Amino acid sequence: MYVIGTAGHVDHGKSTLVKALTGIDPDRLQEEKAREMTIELGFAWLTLPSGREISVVDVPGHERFIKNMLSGVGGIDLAMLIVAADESVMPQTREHLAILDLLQVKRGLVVLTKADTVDEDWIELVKVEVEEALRGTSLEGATMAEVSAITGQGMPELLQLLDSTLEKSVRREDLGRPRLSIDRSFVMTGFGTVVTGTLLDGSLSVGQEIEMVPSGLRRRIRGLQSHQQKVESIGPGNRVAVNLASTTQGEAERGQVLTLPGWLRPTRIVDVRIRMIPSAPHPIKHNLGVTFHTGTSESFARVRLLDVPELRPGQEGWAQIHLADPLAVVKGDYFVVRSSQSTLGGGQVIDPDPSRHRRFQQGVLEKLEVMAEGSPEDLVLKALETVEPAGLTALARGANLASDQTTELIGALVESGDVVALGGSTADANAVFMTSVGWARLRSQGITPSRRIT
Ligand SMILES: Nc1nc2c(ncn2[C@@H]2O[C@H](COP(=O)(O)OP(=O)(O)OP(=O)(O)O)[C@@H](O)[C@H]2O)c(=O)[nH]1
Ligand SMILES: [Mg+2]
Repeated sequence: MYVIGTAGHVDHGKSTLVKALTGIDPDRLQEEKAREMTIELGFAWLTLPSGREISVVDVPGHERFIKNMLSGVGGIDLAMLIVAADESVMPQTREHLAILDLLQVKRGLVVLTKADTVDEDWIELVKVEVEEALRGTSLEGATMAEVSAITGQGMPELLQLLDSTLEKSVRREDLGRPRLSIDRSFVMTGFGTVVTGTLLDGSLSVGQEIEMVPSGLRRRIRGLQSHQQKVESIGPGNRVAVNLASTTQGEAERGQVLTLPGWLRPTRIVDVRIRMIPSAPHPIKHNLGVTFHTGTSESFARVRLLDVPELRPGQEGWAQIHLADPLAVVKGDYFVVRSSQSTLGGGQVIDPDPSRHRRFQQGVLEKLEVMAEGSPEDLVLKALETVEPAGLTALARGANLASDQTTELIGALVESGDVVALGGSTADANAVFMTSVGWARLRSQGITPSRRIT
């Protein structure tokens, strides 16, 4: 299954297109129907001509609901940037495009809707304008389709295009530790609380115990569904509805991440690389208050700039983000920062569990570079330096690697002499590791472990 997300300015025909494609009206709320405007995320699905199954996440275009849009685009494989042919590129076309770029959504199509309302010459002009807007973003050069959801013009071609674009998509990886960022929770009479989201990094099964992070509540999975079909288990890259046993709706709200118990610790500080969008209305000054959005969660935050006095539009830099609310993030997660109703920038989490850094420290910046660019061995070594002595679970979390891969890498590092294993072989679940440098430092201080460290 693949997940497709819509994006684009208010009233440009996103929901109408989703309904025309799938037969499902993504606007479920009374208020949405009354105001003819999407407010919350909408969900639909269809089978493409090839037999490929896709889920569609429909987002609101109105600037007041950008935070809902942000919680919808987290796990998508492909974006459909929707531009109404009569209005062409508008402010939220650009803002949604900037967000897709910050979240590094690389696969995308542009769909020019309302083609029935304009002539061919006009469409050619719109295409030039869209092409310019895409330049320099992750969607540069994306194919454009022209459709009318009213007359059906261009719809079969769009279905074919979705198929051929998804053919080049890579399957979502299974890292052995599922994460489902809750985007919706509701109560179903006779079943109790159901949460939905896009499942990443692992599988879920009926009967399994899960933990919600940051709340820490542990619950059992009573039932699973995908596209309203019951399933016993389900893998990464799918839209999933999870029925949780003995859970109130308030306990399972949007922003909580459902995962395996015991490994994902909520964090209040993250080290990040921030890229400012070129059209940001103002710079990020040191200690600026922003909203930090990742997955389906958000928190107020302060940005501590580590290598520059201020980040101007178009610039990049290292920062330590201090979050008001604890969030469940791992290394590599994408985020967006906004302030005063504008998107400023975003990037990737480089260290989800750092110590507090002083500004302009060469050593800190070098370590961040390695964590951002390094090989998997470098990552394990850097993670170990931060948390040593440490066991495999803490290391896998610190380096954001699957536990099998971490075991393999630590084995190679022990063999090459960069790491020492204390109290057991590499494969021993209780083994504790230190970098050779850290170990030598301990010994020089006259400390030798008289007993097995656990
Ligand atoms: N003529 C014509 N009208 C269309 C077409 N697609 C959508 N519309 C009309 O455009 C209006 C807005 O459509 P929506 O699908 O609600 O737009 P949206 O992008 O989902 O809007 P938000 O979710 O609020 O951002 C509606 O009145 C639709 O009937 C089309 O292809 N041709
Ligand atoms: Mg809509």
